[in-house]
Amino acid sequence: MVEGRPWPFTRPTRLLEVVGVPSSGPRFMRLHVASASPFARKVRVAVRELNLQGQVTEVPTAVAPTQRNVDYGQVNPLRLVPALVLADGRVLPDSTLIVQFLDDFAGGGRLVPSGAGKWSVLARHALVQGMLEAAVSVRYETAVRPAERRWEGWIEDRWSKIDDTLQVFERGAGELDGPFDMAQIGLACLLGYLDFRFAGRHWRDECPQLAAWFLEIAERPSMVETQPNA
Ligand SMILES: N[C@@H](CCC(=O)N[C@@H](CS)C(=O)NCC(=O)O)C(=O)O
Repeated sequence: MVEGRPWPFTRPTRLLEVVGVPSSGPRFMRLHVASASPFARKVRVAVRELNLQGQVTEVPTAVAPTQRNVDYGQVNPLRLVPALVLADGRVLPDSTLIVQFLDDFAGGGRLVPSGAGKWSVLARHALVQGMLEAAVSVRYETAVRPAERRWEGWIEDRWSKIDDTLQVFERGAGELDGPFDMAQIGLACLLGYLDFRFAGRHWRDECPQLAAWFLEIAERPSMVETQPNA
């Protein structure tokens, strides 16, 4: 755990005052989220899978490239969601870090195994994280960047990374029979994000095994309760 260790972040009090979240009580961790963010969804799903809803309050937070949220910058200077604020004001600023912290907090070894399977989960999760970053950057390139400055070759390059990496999971889809770990959670959030933002990509056409897996996974309460809606 983090108690007593040096910490690089100062106490973020101002935003919490602004949004009026109580500073005590059972829900003592604050999770900054945005409904559309697949990174935030990864953590929101993890909170539910670990049964930590009673300890975590979700704080909807407005973030977007070029729209500087000065208040949130006091919590996370990168102004990215998610970020987890602990009861004493310390901040964990990244989805992968937060999921690993929450897994430890809940006893450890459920979303990231501590034994031999650890590196397999972390490696698969790193591939998923790369796909998430590529998909979100395509979203920004197409929805935020002015049309006259758009670079189609760059967008296509991101898509080819996503398509090639999805095929790695499609060919190894048998591994998805295992527990709903951090890699699987990330993959489910990625597929949900493709449906949400890029319905025209039809990823299921090339990934029938992943499509069958996702059909079942999408029914889990943690996935249903965290559907993007903005
Ligand atoms: N590596 C970060 C990435 C988080 C991220 O990129 N979040 C996006 C939302 S999907 C964001 O906050 N974007 C705001 C911006 O780029 O200004 C993580 O895993 O948490």
